[in-house]
Amino acid sequence: MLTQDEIKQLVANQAAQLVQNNMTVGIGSGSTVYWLIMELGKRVKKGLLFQAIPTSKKTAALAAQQNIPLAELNDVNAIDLTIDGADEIDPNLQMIKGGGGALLQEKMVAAASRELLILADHSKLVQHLGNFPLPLEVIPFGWKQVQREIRESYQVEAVLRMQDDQPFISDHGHYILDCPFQQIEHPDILTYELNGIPGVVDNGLFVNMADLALIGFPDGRTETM
Ligand code: ABF
Repeated sequence: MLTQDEIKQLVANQAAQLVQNNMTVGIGSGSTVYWLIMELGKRVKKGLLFQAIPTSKKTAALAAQQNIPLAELNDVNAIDLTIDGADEIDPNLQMIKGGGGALLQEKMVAAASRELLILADHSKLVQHLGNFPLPLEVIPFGWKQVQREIRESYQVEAVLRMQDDQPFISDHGHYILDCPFQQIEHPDILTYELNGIPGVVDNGLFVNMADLALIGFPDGRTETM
């Protein structure tokens, strides 16, 4: 049986083979994408020529270490393919992302992509989104007003994400509120409502964005959905 990390490596290696010469590829963030970057690094060494649009500073640094040529989102008109991870995936390919705090840039890169491929091990599959606390990226100014609004509208206690006893700061200088909704019935409505709260920059619901998910299992099988 494969470990969770070995499953991540398995799907990442498969996905890396989809990258071809001259493509512009969005590169997600997280521990599955780590393996993708490693495999793409090996392919670059063997002559693969493509440019990557990173979704976080961490991904940019890792890709640079692997000599993967990087470009900014502003430098390109469109992205051929983006490959990213997820925190939860439902049967309709709706997702919660942002456990790593890079949801804003991940969503912008995904939105600019012709195709979004999600990589995950089987533990990310759920019937209903919401068990994983939904990350909300908020402006630090007045963040408690957003917390209050979430409490009053949804009876959900949003928790300010911390790191080393300080508020976690996203790559774009924002705070993250983790919102334990438990069960999200209508992700399409919720994403619209949440982004309408003043102070919310974006939320971790990725609705109707993924084209394909490549899921790995402990017995070494992979399935697309
Ligand atoms: C990323 O992948 C983030 O949105 C998410 O938090 C993360 C989780 O996946 P992994 O298990 O690969 O670290 O895209």
